[in-house]
Amino acid sequence: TVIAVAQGLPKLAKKSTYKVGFAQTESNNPWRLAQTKSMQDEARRLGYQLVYTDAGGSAAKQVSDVDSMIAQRVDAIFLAPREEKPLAAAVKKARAAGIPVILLDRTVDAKLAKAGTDYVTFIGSDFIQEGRRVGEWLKKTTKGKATIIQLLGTTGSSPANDRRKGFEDAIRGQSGMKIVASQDGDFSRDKGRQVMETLLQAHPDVNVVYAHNDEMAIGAIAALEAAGKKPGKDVMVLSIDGGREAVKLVADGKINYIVECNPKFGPKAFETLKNYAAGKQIPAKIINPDREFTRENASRLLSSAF
Ligand code: GZL
Repeated sequence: TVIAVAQGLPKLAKKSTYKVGFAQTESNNPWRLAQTKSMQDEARRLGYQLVYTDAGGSAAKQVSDVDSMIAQRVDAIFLAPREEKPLAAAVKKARAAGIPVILLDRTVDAKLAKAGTDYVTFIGSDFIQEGRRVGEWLKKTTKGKATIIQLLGTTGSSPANDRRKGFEDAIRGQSGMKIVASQDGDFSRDKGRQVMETLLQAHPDVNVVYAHNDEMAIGAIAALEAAGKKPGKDVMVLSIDGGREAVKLVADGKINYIVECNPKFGPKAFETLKNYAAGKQIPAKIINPDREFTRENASRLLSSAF
């Protein structure tokens, strides 16, 4: 990771307490709720004031949420940019207003805003590697033979772009592994189910579903069972996140493999803020390690899933 010397970035004075913003994308799934709780718990533990906003799934509203934080003159902003391009504008507005931004979980288009120049750092998972790990596992497990439906996360979000890239890179050149359809399920359970129902009719020979998150994987399982298929057996189900409900489904054999994406950002986010205020050098990226869940370890790891 390139060390981003915070030259020219807005400074953060060393204080005993801060008023910080956290601009969340939406609260429609357990992953997002766990992320928000982790941030609120840590702010409370530190005695900091947290200005929390929920963009309700709208990138435009998330941009205006950041505007309101700037108007409130918060000391710093934690931002989980819903989509890579529109939220770059919010990052630049905060920087112009002299407020340091730390990106959590998702990132912005690197051509529009850069770590060390426009924002301090990105803290989150390596989504390309997450997608690649799913592809590698599938290649090994199916010996290179699979008819795949891919359920995509939110269009324009870095996890959706990169989980797709990592997966498709991993299986490229495998003539026996075919993605017959890739469609947006917006990281949502209900949309994942609806999309899977439609795609299952168009591709009855599918034998693998790769969902970019647990919610869409669980929606796909409902669609498979409604069609009389056995998820995890007739059709393999692969996912990313590793929430409790999904890890239980791995133990039950309905999901075959999950790469974890840990939502508990609080401690590392605020530690990075304090390090920045103390003038320490901050890496351009701070990558969270992701475990994996399989039939062998799911029961043992269940209690540590979010
Ligand atoms: C990933 C995060 C994604 C989760 C989804 O860091 O942005 O958004 O994988 C969530 O569950 O909706």
